[in-house]
Amino acid sequence: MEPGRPVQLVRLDKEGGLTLDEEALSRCLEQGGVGDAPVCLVSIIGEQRQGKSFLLNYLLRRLRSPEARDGAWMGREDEPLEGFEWRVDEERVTQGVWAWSQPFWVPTEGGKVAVLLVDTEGSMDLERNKETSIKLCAMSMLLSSYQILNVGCQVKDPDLEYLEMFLQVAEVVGEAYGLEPVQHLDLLVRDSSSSLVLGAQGGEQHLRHVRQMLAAMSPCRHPKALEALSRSSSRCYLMPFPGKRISTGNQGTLRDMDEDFRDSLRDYVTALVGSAGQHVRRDRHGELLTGTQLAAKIKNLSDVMKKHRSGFSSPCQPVTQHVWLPGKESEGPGKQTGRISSVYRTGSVSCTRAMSAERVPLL
Ligand SMILES: Nc1nc2c(ncn2[C@@H]2O[C@H](COP(=O)(O)OP(=O)(O)OP(=O)(O)O)[C@@H](O)[C@H]2O)c(=O)[nH]1
Ligand SMILES: [Mg+2]
Repeated sequence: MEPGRPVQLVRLDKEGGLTLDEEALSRCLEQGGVGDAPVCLVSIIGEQRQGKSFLLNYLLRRLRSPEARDGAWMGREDEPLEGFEWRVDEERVTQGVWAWSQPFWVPTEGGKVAVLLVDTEGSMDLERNKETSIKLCAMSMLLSSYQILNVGCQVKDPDLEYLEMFLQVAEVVGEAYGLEPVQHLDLLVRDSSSSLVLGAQGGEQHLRHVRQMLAAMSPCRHPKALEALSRSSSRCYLMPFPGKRISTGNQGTLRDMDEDFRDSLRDYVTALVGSAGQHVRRDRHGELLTGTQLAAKIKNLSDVMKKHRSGFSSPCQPVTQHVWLPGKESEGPGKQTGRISSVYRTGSVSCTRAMSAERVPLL
């Protein structure tokens, strides 16, 4: 079997416009039996330079060694980490949205599920227009059935502010095509500093704390984030600092990891891959989607995403959303029955009041 490689699904032009590579999407989602099969797409989003691609490469190792027991799948002590592009650098490494070209098949009671990995450009890069970053993450979300939101140290207000914006855009764009923005959400905290108890247990406490803080705000600043984090399908996992040799080195080997990081990486990745078969992509009515069906939806909605104007340029910016809504789910943009809808929203509720005098009328 071909070992696979990263392929770029979404690239950006000089103006920050998104272009979906339909051929690449078809290769990943419609070939080699994936087209007729249920699919699980594990996607990672979050701030740049926080070990997202690094983590996906360990997921790759696990998926390649499904039979390996305990931590044997992690590889040799000195095996350099390969797969999605990653490295020590100040500048962003991943650009646009990428997927691993080869599916990994996992058995379930209902038959085999094709698991695919999706990597995404970091979302808080100063050099990138905010609207572009948000659209990329919203695209990645709409593709995925298992969403990881990668954050540094602890869950902070900007992480939630961004989550709120991703959810807003993914919800508006996904709605017309019957796609929920999030099916399963993992908050993955790297270099966790907020708790003595790490892992899933520490994560549960941290998530409870985050929910309480959000719920205590009046009005809630990030209502969609609170709603998403309150679902039973949302979890949090705290990872320790990996050690200086990982954070400054370019090998990513087991040998370079602090032992507690290695344990937690093994624990998190093993549990995620073990549950992947239960996280197949569904539409908003709960109907299972095959690779071909998902690819068709993504192709149609990428046009909507391209034209979408969220208006997010700063976290506290009012938002006018111009959305192309097809007349029927089966119809794509450009058909006669389509209409443009413009919805007034804000990045945060606190700004709604400030901007209430400036309501933008529906077109
Ligand atoms: N501090 C810290 N560094 C990590 C962790 N995991 C990986 N790294 C290091 O972080 C650096 C960046 O890793 P990448 O995987 O390229 O990060 P990324 O989030 O994909 O970065 P962009 O693609 O630029 O957004 C590398 O030097 C990794 O070794 C972690 O848990 N904590
Ligand atoms: Mg990356």
